[in-house]
Amino acid sequence: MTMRSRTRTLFTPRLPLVSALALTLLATSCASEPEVPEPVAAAVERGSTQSGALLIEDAWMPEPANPEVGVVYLAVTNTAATADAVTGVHTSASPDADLCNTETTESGAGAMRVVDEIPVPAGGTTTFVDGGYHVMVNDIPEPLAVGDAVTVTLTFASGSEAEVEVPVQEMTGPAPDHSGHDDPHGHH
Ligand SMILES: [Cu+2]
Repeated sequence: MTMRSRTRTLFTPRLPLVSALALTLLATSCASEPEVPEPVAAAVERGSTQSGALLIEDAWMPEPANPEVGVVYLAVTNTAATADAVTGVHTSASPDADLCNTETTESGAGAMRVVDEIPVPAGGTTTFVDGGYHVMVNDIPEPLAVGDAVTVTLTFASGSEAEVEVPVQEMTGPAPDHSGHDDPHGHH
């Protein structure tokens, strides 16, 4: 079919509307095809789940450098009108998991401390991150590698429970560097 004849069919009144639409869609999808970058797809492969008013997102475990100890990072959003708190954690990765916080000491060093609860304000999000709250997984019996997945179950003060599938991924993203964060304690 020549270019000329194809152009002419578009203007033929007998051409069904469906065909015209199909041509338009085809043109659109062809045009956008080269704009889908693969790295973006890989970056969004993190765990998420919803349980009532609670939303868990961006759940992942960096591949443990020490095979016996891992951490889980995620974000908890509480859409309820009342404050809640994470009060417990279980994981398929190990029978021994804790809620933990990295606190900055007066000398500026980070020290981890097991905590009883992690507050999630009403209408707010608490992010588990390097240098802050996280799930600590101890005594991992079977080494975990990139591509593995574990389940993590968080229990809340409200009685809610949320189970999320957590992929083990390469340690990426922000390096363990706290210089970019607000430091309410000043320099000393
Ligand atoms: Cu810890």
